[in-house]
Amino acid sequence: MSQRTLVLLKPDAVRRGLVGEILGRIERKAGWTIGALELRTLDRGILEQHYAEHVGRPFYEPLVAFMESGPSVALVVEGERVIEGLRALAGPTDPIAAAPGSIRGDFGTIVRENLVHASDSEESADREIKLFFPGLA
Ligand code: IDP
Repeated sequence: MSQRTLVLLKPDAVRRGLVGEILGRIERKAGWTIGALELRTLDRGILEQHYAEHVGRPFYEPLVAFMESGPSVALVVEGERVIEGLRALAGPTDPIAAAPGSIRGDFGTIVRENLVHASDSEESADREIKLFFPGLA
């Protein structure tokens, strides 16, 4: 089942020089390909849409402030069961609980600054790809 998913390498990943490491892990998965990629500082407008489900939660404002604090890398990854696969590669939201071998487990300690975003369902992937790459067919 070939799918597409939206991945963000968050500002902490860019600041810490982990873009190559994380992209390398994605590229090395057999059959997955990068369909679009952009370095971009995300503004409040796009972040409010992206994180709409979290509006009003205590972590929402600090999350948006962190996400607009520097450039992120946005990319679309295509391939077999890539939505489930990218979530597994990333590890769970809390990096301390994430298993070694996952991106968050290997490089993160802070829940907010957990390095990557990956769409959690086909519906989210469709919505997020349209939001970040409106020109993509
Ligand atoms: P996910 O990114 O693993 O899908 P979500 O629950 O959708 O997790 O949360 C979105 C993002 O909000 C997380 O990746 C993380 O950066 C941040 N976040 C979630 N829960 C907390 C929290 O309890 N404290 C601080 N930041 C949080």
